[in-house]
Parts: sequence; C-alpha cells; structure tokens
Amino acid sequence: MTSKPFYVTTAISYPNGAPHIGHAYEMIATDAVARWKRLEGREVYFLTGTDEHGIKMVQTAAKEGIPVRELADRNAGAFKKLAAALNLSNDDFIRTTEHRHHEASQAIWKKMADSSNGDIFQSTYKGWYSVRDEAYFDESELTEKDGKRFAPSGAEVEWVEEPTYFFRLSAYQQKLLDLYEANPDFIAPKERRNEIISFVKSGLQDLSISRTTFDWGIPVPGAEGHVMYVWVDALTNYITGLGYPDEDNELFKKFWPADLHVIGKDIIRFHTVYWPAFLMSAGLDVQHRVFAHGFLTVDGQKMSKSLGNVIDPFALVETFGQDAVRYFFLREVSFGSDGDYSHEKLVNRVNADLANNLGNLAQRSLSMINKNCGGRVPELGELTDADKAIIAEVTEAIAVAQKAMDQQLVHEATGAIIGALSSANNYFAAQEPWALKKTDPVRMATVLYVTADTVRRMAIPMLAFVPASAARLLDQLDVPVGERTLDAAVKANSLLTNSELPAPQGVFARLEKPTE
Ligand code: ME8
Repeated sequence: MTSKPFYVTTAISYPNGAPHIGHAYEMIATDAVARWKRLEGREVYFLTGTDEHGIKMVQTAAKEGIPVRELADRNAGAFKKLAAALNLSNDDFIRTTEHRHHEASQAIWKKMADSSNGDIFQSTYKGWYSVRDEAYFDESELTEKDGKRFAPSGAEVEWVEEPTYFFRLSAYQQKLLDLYEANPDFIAPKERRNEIISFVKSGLQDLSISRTTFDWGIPVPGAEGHVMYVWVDALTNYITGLGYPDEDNELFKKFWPADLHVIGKDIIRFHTVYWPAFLMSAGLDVQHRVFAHGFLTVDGQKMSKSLGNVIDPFALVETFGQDAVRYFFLREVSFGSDGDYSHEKLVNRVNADLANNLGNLAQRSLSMINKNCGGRVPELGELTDADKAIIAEVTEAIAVAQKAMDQQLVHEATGAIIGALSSANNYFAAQEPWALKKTDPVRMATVLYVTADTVRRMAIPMLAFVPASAARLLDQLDVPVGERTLDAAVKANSLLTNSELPAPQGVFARLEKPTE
C-alpha cells in the first residue's frame, strides 16, 4: 500500500451566519475521505476554515449593527465548534483574517503581477456583481424580472463601475483546456467536467480582482485604496494552510499540490477555472482534483430563513448523536448529486443500517461469546462453505468500498459495507449458533469466531464514517489501535483466540422519531 501524502480540503465557509447542514455535510464527507486515506496508511493533511472578507460580510455586519470583525469572530467560532461537534479530524482551521493568510495572499498576488505576461493590469470594471455569490456576471448570464436583474443563483445583481486591477484570465483559455484534457480526473463528477469545458471553450474574459468601494479585505500590495476581490484571497487559503509563501517549509513540500478540493456545485468555476489559472500564473503546481458535491434540501424544499426550515446542525447532533448524523449523510446522499434531509429519513436509515444491521450483529455475537465462551475469543475450527462464502463476501466488500473511495463515492462505499453486513446477519441466523451450543460446541465456536471477525473487518472501514462508534466496537473486540488499518481488515481470521473481551455494550441505540 502506498504511503504517498494526501492533502484534502473543504471550501472555507462565509461566516456571515451560523453554519447550516450544507456546511456540516461538506465537512462530514471530506472528513470521511481524510479518515479513509489514513486507514490506507497515507499521511494526510486536512484543512478547513472560514472565508471572512468580502462585501457580504460587510453588509451583514452593517445590518446587525456590529463591527465586521465581531461578526467574523462570532461565526468563525461557531464553525470551529461545528467541526468539533462532528468529530472532524482536520489538522488545521484557517481563518482568512489571520496574519499568515494576508502574507500568503499578497505573495501570490505579487507573483501573478510579476509573471512573464504581466498577468495583472489596471483598468475600469463596468458590469454586474452579485453580493450573495460574491461573483461577477456577464449580462448574458442574467435573468430580468420587474426591472431587476438576477444571477443564476437567484441573487439580485448590482451594477458596479470602478477602477480595479484585472487578472489576464483570457490568456489561460488554452492552458486550462490542455489541463482538463491531460487530467481527465481533474473535475468530478464527469457532468461537471463537461460543463466547465464548454464554459472555458466559449471564451474567458479578464477578471476584475480588486475593489475600491470598501476596505474589508486584504490590501493589494503597492496600490492604496484597493483590497483584493474576496475570491483571490479565499482560494489562496489552500496554500496558506501549508505555510506559503515559504515554499521550502516541510508542509508545503510534502503536501502541495493538493490531492483533492471538496466543494459544492455552486463554486466549481472558481476552483477549476480561476484557481488553476492563478496557480499557473504564480508558477505553482495545480491541484490534482476537485470534487463538487450536490446541494441539500430539507423535506424536499430549498433551505431558507423565510421558510423557517433551516436545520441547525448542532441541534441535529444533540438529538441524534454525532455518528448517526454523519452516517445518514454519507449513506443517504449520492455524493455528487443533490440530497434531501428529513428527520424521518435519518431515523429510518440509522435504525436499519446501524442499529438493526451492524449493531445487531455485534451485539448478538458478542453476547453469545460473553455467555458461552467465557468472554474470550473462541477457537476457529474447520471452515464450511458458508463460512468461506461470508469471509469472501466481506473481502469483496472492502475491495468495492476501496474502489468507490478512490473516486470519493462515499455512498457506494458505505453501501458495500452495509450489504456485506446484511449477508453476515443472514449467515448468523442460518447457522443458529444458539442451537449448536448443545449439539456441536466446536462448530458454535467457529460460527461465533467468523461472525466476530466479520464485525472487526467491517468496523475498521466504518472508522472513516462513524469513527467514535466503530472505535468502540473495535475496543469490544480488543483490536489493538495499530491494527485498525484497511490492510488488517482485508486479512480474515485475525482475531486473537483466547483474548479476553470486555462485557459487550450496545453501540448503536435505536432512534425514536422526534414528535415535532
Ligand atoms: O461558497 N448544500 O462559502 P459558503 C450543500 N466562501 N452544500 C452547501 C449548501 C447546501 N445547501 N450551501 C452551501 C463559499 N454549501 C465560499 C467558498 S472556498 C475557497 C470559498 C457549500 O459558506 C458550498 O457549496 O457559501 C461551499 O462548498 C460550502 O458549503 C461553503 O459555502
């Protein structure tokens, strides 16, 4: 197995409000990828954080009547807390208002300005801007209603006219197309890739990258009155997190270029067009891959404050528990497609897969071992065809899950594991170890061994998805921490016969549907 380092990031969220379940979803999915890579034995660096500049922040603070910094501090704190509440294994949390980030952003700006084509030049921007998207739009992309114009996201745009610096994005059209051509996996899922390729083929306009009408941003080096367009600094977070501009430091050398940026589908253009162009301009390597996940709705409806259906992820964790929430999103939503949240779906999914399937198998086999084998891992006798079949199925499920995780298809990976666990429950029921107790105790011991070893082999990959619960299962099987790797999961029959097991305790409680 490879020990190649792996660098993975989430988008950094705007702290103009409290985090919602869309943010939680992205964190959970990226964490699953990071944890899986660690289970593979890779050295992983996982970065998340907050994107604190831009007009949206200024306007929200003004509405609340508080200084922007106070708004940023309050909500950045909430995002950090969310990462902890979801048991994220991030190695760092970056805030774009930090000094290190100002330094990195000014450094990349200077590199782009000093590039051989002089990629940054001064001119006047005249055009449309959407504050909610923090994005410029071409007239042709807008819709008009009652004399107002709207961006594709539905946000109203405003006319902007000001002297700004521009980035020579138009010079990167062919280079970007070559990049996509040479790296078929650069943008996932595939449909997103096609969209971006046609967007770039249709021609790229130079991009306005500074603003002069407000000052909440990173000052443009050597240009008084200009702050950077928020996306220039936001994207730079991915290298600030590795210690840029010091390209010789350990983190940067080890982890750049990033293996994977996980983002939502609304910000693909920024990550697959602007960001690689900035990096090429600054003479830096381009990231390997961008995966765009879908959007979450609630009970089939778009989340919105006016509909009153915004779900607080803290409340969700409080009600159902961290691993139930994590598992629901990882299994229920096809990663890359839109998904829907409802309390009912969460309860059904978690009860079916965790309580009644994995939890049931663990509880039944472990309590039989506790009662009938003196609380010690029983001896493995001769294997029957039924034993061999379930062992092979578990091996196959790990291979399928690995293949899925190589493409970030977390729902397929969890599906493969749950599928094998269903078969293991059927195996256990068909073997009737409780009946063998009197008639054939040697055979009973083998069935219990095979079942407990199956729990071990499936709990290891589940560490990526439900880390706390899976670790508790492995504790109950006395699996040493050093043997909680995918390599160890692939190897069947490695539970240590005779090792003493603690009294089994249920790990997955059945959830009740909330009354409200
Ligand atoms: O876009 N469902 O920040 P953000 C799923 N600061 N994902 C969602 C979602 C939903 N309903 N709503 C938002 C920004 N997201 C920028 C990113 S990166 C250099 C800068 C996702 O707070 C969204 O797609 O609006 C994005 O990936 C992330 O949450 C942060 O969104």
